[in-house]
Amino acid sequence: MLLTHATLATMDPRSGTDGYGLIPEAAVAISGAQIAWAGPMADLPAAFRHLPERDCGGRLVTPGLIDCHTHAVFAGHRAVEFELRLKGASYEEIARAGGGILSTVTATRAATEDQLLALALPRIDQLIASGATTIEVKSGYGLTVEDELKMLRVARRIGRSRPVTVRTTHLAAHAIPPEFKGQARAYIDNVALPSLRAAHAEGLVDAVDAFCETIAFSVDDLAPLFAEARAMGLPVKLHAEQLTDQGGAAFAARHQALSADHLEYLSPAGIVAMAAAGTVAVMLPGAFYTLRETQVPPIAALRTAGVPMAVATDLNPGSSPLASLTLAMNMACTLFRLTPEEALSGTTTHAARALGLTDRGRVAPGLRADLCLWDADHPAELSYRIGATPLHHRIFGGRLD
Ligand code: DI6
Ligand code: FE
Repeated sequence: MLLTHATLATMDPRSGTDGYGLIPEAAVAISGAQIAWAGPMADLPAAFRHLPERDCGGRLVTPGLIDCHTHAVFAGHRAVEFELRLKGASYEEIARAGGGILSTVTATRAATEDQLLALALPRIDQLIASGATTIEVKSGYGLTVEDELKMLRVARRIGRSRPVTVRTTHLAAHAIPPEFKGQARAYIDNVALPSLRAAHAEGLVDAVDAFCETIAFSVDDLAPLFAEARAMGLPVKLHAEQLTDQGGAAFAARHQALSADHLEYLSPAGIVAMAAAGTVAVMLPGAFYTLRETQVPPIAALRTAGVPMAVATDLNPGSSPLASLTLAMNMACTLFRLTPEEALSGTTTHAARALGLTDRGRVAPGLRADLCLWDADHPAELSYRIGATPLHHRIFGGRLD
């Protein structure tokens, strides 16, 4: 396939005059599942001129978007809780009445694999409709060995059910279930580690994540889990500094983490450690918005330190019921003051890096032909609109859908 008359944002600063790598009147030659050539139409090599042509009519073409942080597999919802909170109930009251994250755990434990898949697919379809071609999916609402395995099997099945690449993340260290109340280390030893071993043996794990927070796990609790993940050859990442500064980002960086995510309470020392380790900072403005957080992640300092910033939805039933990557980009700009250019790098190049993927995230020869065609003529439009997703077509692995 040959795309012509595209306004191409390669996201490779070398190919254009700005961070978008913008090329007007561009062509992209696709051979099989890969990009064979991309550049100005005037420079198109003769070898690609015979390919079946698709005229983009000046439309914007970008890399397919990548959601590098979701909890898209879960049962139930927390809309009633949302309503109760708006009527004045406190988070603690709701938790005591069996609500909060543990209500999602109860519902997820009760659901079968098929039920979880049926519940997850509409969410995945919404992400796809906002331009996603790669989606990370975490476990973390099972919190028993079997239920964590069940969630990861569902995540793998999503990738076989839809035209999207799914990267799975083991997140058994997400919360401490009631049966281990006050015993974080025992939970790590008896559930998190055994479920990681079993899931890895079944080929279900691409990365290992944890929630480092006063209400969840400390860096000391997590040390054996991260050590074992690294010994298995698995990359790690961490929910860090979302509500308080726990030194999580520096701990993650010491384990060569792919990313540290949330980061509202990130310290200067954490930034230095992330910069040195090449750890990506994943911005999750949907959770910031939902929780009505007021402390913004230290964007300017991350920028100055050269820490790559990704943007993701954090799609989950509690703190971020957000299933649109373009809305996440809009929120990253409006709430966190990222530029639209940073927001788009955040859902392409830097999101790929946050998942350890080197074959996507830019438009360049040899990379996967995952592309979005937009009813837009400038890439800033993707972040500028609120809620509306101007997706025209997606190309996944060289196939137009
Ligand atoms: N941080 C979050 O914001 C979500 N998980 C996490 O570690 C919350 C998940 C939930 O409330 O269901
Ligand atoms: Fe999360």
